[in-house]
Amino acid sequence: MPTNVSPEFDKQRQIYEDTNDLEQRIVELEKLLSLAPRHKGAERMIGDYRKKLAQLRADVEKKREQERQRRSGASEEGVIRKEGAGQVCLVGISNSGKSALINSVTNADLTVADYPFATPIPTPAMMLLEDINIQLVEIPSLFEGAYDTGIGRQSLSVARNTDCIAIVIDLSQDIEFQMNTILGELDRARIRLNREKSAVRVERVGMGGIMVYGIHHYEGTKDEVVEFLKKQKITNMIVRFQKDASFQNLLDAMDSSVAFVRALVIATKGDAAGSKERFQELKEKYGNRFEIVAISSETGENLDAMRWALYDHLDILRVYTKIPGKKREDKPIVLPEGSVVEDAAEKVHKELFVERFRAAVILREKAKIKRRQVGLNYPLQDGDVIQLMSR
Ligand SMILES: Nc1nc2c(ncn2[C@@H]2O[C@H](COP(=O)(O)OP(=O)(O)O)[C@@H](O)[C@H]2O)c(=O)[nH]1
Ligand SMILES: [Mg+2]
Repeated sequence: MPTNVSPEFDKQRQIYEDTNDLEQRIVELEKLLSLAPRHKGAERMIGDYRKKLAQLRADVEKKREQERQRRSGASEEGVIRKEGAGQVCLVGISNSGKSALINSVTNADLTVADYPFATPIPTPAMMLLEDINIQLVEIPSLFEGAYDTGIGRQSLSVARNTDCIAIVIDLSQDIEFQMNTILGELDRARIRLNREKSAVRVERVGMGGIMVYGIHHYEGTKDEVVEFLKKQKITNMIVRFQKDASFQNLLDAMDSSVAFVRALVIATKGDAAGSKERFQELKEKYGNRFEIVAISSETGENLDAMRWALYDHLDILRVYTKIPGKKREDKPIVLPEGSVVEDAAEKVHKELFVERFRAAVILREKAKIKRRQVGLNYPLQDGDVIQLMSR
């Protein structure tokens, strides 16, 4: 034990050692580390405490995960445990080809049948895309009134919590009927598609009255917003309009029961009679709301384009770490689009790294400048190779 530690450190060490509660122990240990001496002789001790801290954090994470699992088993039946880099939920009416689609791009062997409800419960399967896995989930077919049934409600709760909804439209059946049925049930489940969640952000605050920012993005006036909020008996709130927003956007932002999910349309059975005409109709009527990809599970047509369209709609990016002089890692780190170097560093080395961060080198094969040294706030792009350098 090094003798030259401060009295504060000694005192804090006692507090830490006397604390039993797992989460509180983390707090006390963090405090202890912040008081630790910086000299060479203390390095071993600090290293040991850091290891201990990492261990405690892992324990807490494990405990939380167990709680989550217990809870989801009890109250959120039907929510499929997410695996892989992202989850896509397939929704469509009966016999639209959902199971056949999943079978054609995964190792799954779902029942493909021309009778309704061959897939009775939400069913996941893994799709490999280059170096990542994307989880596809088929939910039981929708019909008008599905939301009023137990299994329908359960299925729609999967769609609500997913990362992306693929609306499956059968090109051998009536388009309008399918779309109306699907969009109608999603709407009743309070799932909004492709709407920018961040167009409006509201924050309930304890004081300060009503503050409105970015009003030029809003279709109405500031007075209208304030008056509306007052009518709702809201006296303290920060409202930020970040993109063009309507009154409905404002309502949605205030209502946490509304889920916002990215969506696209996969048109199936591109080989069937009349499919070309129906695809045209689909594009004309819905092409401005959704990206639409036509496929055939039967012939395998366009399946690759579909995989990438699904990937694009997950809004994620892949970065690869590399040690100088070695090949880059094969497995990417998957991050949300818009992530910066710090997000990648945190994912690799956890929090300890960020303090010791010196610089990162980004290698971008396709870019004009193929190698650049950057800081923690540098935005990442899909495919970036990154070398993290610490002190
Ligand atoms: N012609 C053609 N038929 C398909 C295709 N995909 C599925 N089917 C047929 O459509 C019917 C329903 O398929 P299934 O995948 O079980 O639909 P689900 O109810 O949406 O899961 C079956 O008879 C399939 O053989 C396709 O790409 N082309
Ligand atoms: Mg099915």
